[in-house]
Amino acid sequence: MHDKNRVVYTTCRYCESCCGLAVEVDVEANRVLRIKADKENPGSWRDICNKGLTANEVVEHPRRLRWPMKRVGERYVRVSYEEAVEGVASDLRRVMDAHGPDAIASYIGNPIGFGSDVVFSLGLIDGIGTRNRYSASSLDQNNQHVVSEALFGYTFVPFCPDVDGCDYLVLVGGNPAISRFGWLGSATDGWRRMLGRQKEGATIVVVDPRRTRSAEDADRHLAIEPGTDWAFLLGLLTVIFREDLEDAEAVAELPADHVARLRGLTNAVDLHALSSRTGIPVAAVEEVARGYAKAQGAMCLTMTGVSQNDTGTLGQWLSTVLDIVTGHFDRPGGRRWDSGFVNMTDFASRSLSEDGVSRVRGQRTVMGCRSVCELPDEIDTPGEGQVRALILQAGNPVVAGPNGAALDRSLASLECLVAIDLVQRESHRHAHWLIPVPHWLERSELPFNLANAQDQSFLQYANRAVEPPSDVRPEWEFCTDVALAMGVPMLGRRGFNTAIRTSRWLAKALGRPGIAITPALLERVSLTVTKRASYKSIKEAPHGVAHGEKRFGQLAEFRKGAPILIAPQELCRALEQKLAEPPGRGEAFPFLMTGGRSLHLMNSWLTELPNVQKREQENHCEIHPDDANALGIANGDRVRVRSEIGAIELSAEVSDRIRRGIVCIPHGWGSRVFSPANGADPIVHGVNRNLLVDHRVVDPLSGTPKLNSTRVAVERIA
Ligand SMILES: Nc1nc2c(c(=O)[nH]1)N[C@H]1C(S)=C(S)[C@@H](COP(=O)(O)OP(=O)(O)OC[C@H]3O[C@@H](n4cnc5c(=O)[nH]c(N)nc54)[C@H](O)[C@@H]3O)O[C@H]1N2
Ligand SMILES: Nc1nc2c(c(=O)[nH]1)N[C@H]1C(S)=C(S)[C@@H](COP(=O)(O)OP(=O)(O)OC[C@H]3O[C@@H](n4cnc5c(=O)[nH]c(N)nc54)[C@H](O)[C@@H]3O)O[C@H]1N2
Ligand code: SF4
Ligand SMILES: [Mo]
Repeated sequence: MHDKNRVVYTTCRYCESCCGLAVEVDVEANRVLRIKADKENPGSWRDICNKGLTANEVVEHPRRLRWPMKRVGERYVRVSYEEAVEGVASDLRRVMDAHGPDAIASYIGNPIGFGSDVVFSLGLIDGIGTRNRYSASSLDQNNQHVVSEALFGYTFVPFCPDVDGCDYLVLVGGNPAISRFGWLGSATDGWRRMLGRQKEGATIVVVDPRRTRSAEDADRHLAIEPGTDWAFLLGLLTVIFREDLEDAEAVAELPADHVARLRGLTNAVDLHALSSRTGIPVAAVEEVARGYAKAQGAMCLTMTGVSQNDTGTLGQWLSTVLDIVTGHFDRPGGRRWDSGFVNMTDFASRSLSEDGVSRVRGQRTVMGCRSVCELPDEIDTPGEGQVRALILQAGNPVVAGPNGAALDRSLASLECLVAIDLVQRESHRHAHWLIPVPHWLERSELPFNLANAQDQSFLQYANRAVEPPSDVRPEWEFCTDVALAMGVPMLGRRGFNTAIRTSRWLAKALGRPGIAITPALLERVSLTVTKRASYKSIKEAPHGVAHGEKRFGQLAEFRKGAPILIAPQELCRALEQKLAEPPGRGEAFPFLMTGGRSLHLMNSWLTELPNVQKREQENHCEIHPDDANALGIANGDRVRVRSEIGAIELSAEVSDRIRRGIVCIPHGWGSRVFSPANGADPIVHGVNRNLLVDHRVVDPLSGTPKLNSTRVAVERIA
């Protein structure tokens, strides 16, 4: 290596695997030359993916925001950082003074969840004091939070799959061969390790409407009707109770009235009726129930395929119930909870309080946030608390969320839209302010909030590899500066702004940047308080620090043995209601549309990158050969897919991976990327399939939209 080059060890921050990277940097040119897997990082290098290895393409994105911009008429003009802070603060202040704090909403997307920048984003929102907070969680994990709150009394309880001890895995609605188990509890390199277990005799059952990569690897694939996971899981529970396959000791620890309610529910079940809903034969349900219940280490893992339905909460609940009554929960080979380096379960439940029901729909909040499905109504409906301004940070809900057309119309009517992002995408089309941010390769941070969501507690200090463009400031700094300029108390605490100002002044005067209130200080203090590892030891370990032995039963310890309220009335009633609803699909829209992830995308970003375009240019509509024949559709034909609320056109991919009567269209595609600096035409690849998903149809318990089982019709375009 040339000596002006150096290697920076850091971690990828696209997904929870946090793979270790060795980034070769040309220091003088401040450029990433090459990204390789860090083979000295114990966990991740065997399973690293192309997204991490090509992350520099985002850093060097030709349309990247390189300085703050302000909308003037139809154009954007460059402004200084200071002008942006003052301008944003005064626009927000004006809205707040005229209409109150609820008139300002915030949406926080996925990518900001890795470091502690997010604390400062929330700090600004707390300062404003708005109840209109939205986040991407309402698109994926809210129903697990609802279940955790009801059963355990804590909202944020990530479970890690203990793949190394697992003898029987029932994987429902997940495709970890592609997604890397990256959902509310991950296992770095987990699918490869699980396949290792399989070679030693473990059984893998994948329940998925599509024969995915994970399904191909499995011992058994059960092609389920989308949106009926609750019925499949209820079937498993029924067999377990009827055949006395439960773990007597585990059940004895549960409140008797709850167990009686559960048994009451399963007593009434007709397995054949469930099977006609799910399309999975009774014999298969019985076989899986027996194998899973009798296995030493086992888990029933439900992921986004289950949660992104209007019955997602029921599905998440029943899978948790199954693990608990079979005695697999928080035991070797099952799903376990880890208090991690910093106990985020404790922290989140203290800091994110529930905030009543929403103004228009009367929907409850989850983890202090409203469902993004409600945002258009909250913007469009006049009255006190109507949303008139939005801070949109690290998200693209017009494409990632349902019915982007409705949201787009609403966003156009805002008095002030502040977009904080790397690039101007679809959701930022109507932005009044475009605020640039550093990419994670340009940020040093400690992703400690993920360390207790990994099956092997592991923490690595993520070093900055290159410097951000000169006009790009950290987003925590922007949020703090806006709060100071607006005169709203950061974190909603009076006096905190003075503490920030004083700490900044002292840091400068004493030449000790470490004492200013920054994410780094927060990370250091958190680790000092929890005493699980020293900040210094972590910072100095270039390839990360593994944290002790895996321990089981930590959740019971943390909850001090409080009983698990396994069968809450509200969930039991919702299940009974679901059972009473007749199955069926309707004539006008005879297909169900499901989705799934693309290996090379991260939700709705990355489509336009050269390395992605080299591999995958757009999304397709996957349809079974028999269905295609009946509709006169050949592979590659253009088709129109319609739902009750919209239509999209794309090309067909005829494939027997998908069941008859179902089409699969991956999400994340179809987000325009604008070029605000020079007004060049937007670029776009693929289509946004979420335009077909109704934002008014949600899981009533969690506010999650029905992203995975929308009724559609398909026709060939002449
Ligand atoms: N490559 C890549 N990896 C990612 C991401 C990414 O965008 N790209 N995103 C990350 C994020 S944010 C998350 S939350 C995780 C999610 O991780 P996963 O939940 O594993 O996500 P998917 O790979 O989409 O798998 C969902 C599966 O559910 C199936 N499915 C659809 N509808 C139904 C249904 O009704 N019932 C059942 N049983 N199955 C159904 C789909 O066919 C698909 O195979 O992945 C993370 N990892
Ligand atoms: N049909 C369907 N829809 C889905 C899903 C599905 O499975 N099926 N999955 C859902 C899931 S699981 C999720 S989590 C949501 C995601 O929903 P969102 O988080 O709203 O959307 P993303 O597509 O992840 O967009 C992230 C945005 O953050 C920007 N960004 C990247 N890094 C940074 C950063 O460091 N700071 C800032 N400020 N911005 C940054 C990117 O440029 C991009 O514009 O999508 C959901 N949508
Ligand atoms: S996106 Fe790929 S490289 Fe990055 S953490 Fe996830 S699996 Fe690892
Ligand atoms: Mo997600």
